[in-house]
Amino acid sequence: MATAQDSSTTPDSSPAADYDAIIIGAGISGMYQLHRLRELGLSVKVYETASGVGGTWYWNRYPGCRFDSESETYGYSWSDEVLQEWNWTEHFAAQPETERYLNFVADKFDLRRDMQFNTRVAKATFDEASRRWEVEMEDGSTARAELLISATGPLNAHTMPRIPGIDTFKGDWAHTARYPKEGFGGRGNDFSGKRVGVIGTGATGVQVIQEVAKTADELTVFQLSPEWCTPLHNSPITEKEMADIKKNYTQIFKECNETFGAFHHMLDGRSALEVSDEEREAFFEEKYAEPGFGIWLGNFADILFDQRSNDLITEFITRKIRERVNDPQTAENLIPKDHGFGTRRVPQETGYYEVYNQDNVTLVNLQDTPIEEITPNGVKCSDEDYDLDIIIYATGFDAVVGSLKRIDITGKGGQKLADKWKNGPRTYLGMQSAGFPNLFTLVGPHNGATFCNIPRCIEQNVGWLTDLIAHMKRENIHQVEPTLDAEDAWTAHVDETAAATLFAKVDSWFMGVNVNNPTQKRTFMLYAGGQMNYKAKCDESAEDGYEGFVLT
Ligand code: NA7
Repeated sequence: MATAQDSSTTPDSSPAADYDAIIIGAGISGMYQLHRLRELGLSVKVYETASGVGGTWYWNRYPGCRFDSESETYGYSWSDEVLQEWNWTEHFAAQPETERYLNFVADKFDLRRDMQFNTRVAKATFDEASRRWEVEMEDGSTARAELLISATGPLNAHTMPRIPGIDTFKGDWAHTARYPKEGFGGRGNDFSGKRVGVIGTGATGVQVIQEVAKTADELTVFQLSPEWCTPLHNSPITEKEMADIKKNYTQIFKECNETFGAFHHMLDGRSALEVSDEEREAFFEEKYAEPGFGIWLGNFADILFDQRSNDLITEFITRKIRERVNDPQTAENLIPKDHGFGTRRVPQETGYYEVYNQDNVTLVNLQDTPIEEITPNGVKCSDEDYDLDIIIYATGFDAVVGSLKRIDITGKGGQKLADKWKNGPRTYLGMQSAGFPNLFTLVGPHNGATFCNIPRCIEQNVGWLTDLIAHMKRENIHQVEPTLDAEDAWTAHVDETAAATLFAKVDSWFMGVNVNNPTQKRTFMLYAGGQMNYKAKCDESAEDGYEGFVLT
């Protein structure tokens, strides 16, 4: 391997740019991976499509965007200085604060020095003779590296609906994942005087709808499928609370790392079926009143595995929706009929259901009256035309594999990654795919980090990979690739663990299902065995000399 001095200052446009490692993406994982590889003395370049750091928190600047992780559990744990200097202002921080946080970290560690922004990686080809990846950008420039690390994020390739006439709309429009920085017309989140339509009611749509409903003259929500939404119970963090958090970080991270999804919520080992009706009701009430994902990830564990237990929590949330929405027909439209609570990603809300009690908000149930086309003036449904000034598409992503498949990746023997994965991803530990040596997929498909309070598992992914790369340096190893046997066994294990849950029984982005992306095969994209189990399996492989990988 070369040393850092060899090439870290190579001009970006040089066709000869040659690095130890190229990282694609400057989000939470790309930033941390850069930091760790620099510590090893490697020359590293990060290519990023956006004009700044942040990944998800750069792109998703739509009204109301925030995470559902407790803020203090979301930040990096690896720098005491960052932990002690940074003050979160809300228990569940909004996008502008998280973007500021990631810029603070980038400044502190001078990360931008090795990053090239406004650059999309279009193509990556493994050269078997030199055992290096040849990387080509959209602008035609090239670079090479021994190691190629994708840090492209599981939810980055956004999908627009396939609705006739979509290009004819005369008003303003945006997908939530590409929302304009200053809002439409520079008006930020002020929609007064406007008629706004929102298409899509997943976790993103729910956040947008709550925010837009505050100011829009008219808000029309076009709903294909309702979700089971539960209260976030967000609030400001006081100075005293922040001081306590700073004292307790070690314990907080320890507790997170001992839970199923590394959230600060521990599943309850009891069955929902084994307690009395009164006890269960009181427990559900307690969870519903709790901030964050307690109702989902701190509930009786078997609500996610046993249909009978799931029916009980589903009935409870159904009652809540009916209580909160005044008009019974609107309430019925907001109650999912095709899946139980928690079997798809649970959107967390703040007054979401009450929005439908406002005079300025209309809910259109697309199951009854589908969209026929987008017209120059708005949305035409089967029963009515809705004139609009703005359309916001909250229509989701080509989840987990999309951001990798849109790069033209060619491995050994001319094999394309997109072809190999056409019937679903095949990986070992969600980190590598056979035939693609030295390509590592942080938070990739079938990786434990996908079903996780993501930064907690990103740190594991990056830490594990950095150890492997340090091992390569020490032992003069230049190529790492999983065996087909290891890949087959991991893929089977991913499918088996998913099949034991209720997630695999319903359609959602967990299963790669998105109506706008009909060619994607329905298959589990994440890892449902729990992040602790995942980490243990990664560690076992490393302790056995990277069992399942061929190192040459
Ligand atoms: P999701 O969860 O995939 O939601 C997308 C929503 O858009 C969902 O309600 C879809 O209905 C709806 N949709 C998609 N295409 C259409 C068309 N063509 N017409 C009408 N409605 C449509 O994406 P999100 O961005 O909300 O959330 C993704 C994750 O990001 C989230 O889980 C967080 O972890 C962060 P459908 O359900 O397909 O019937």
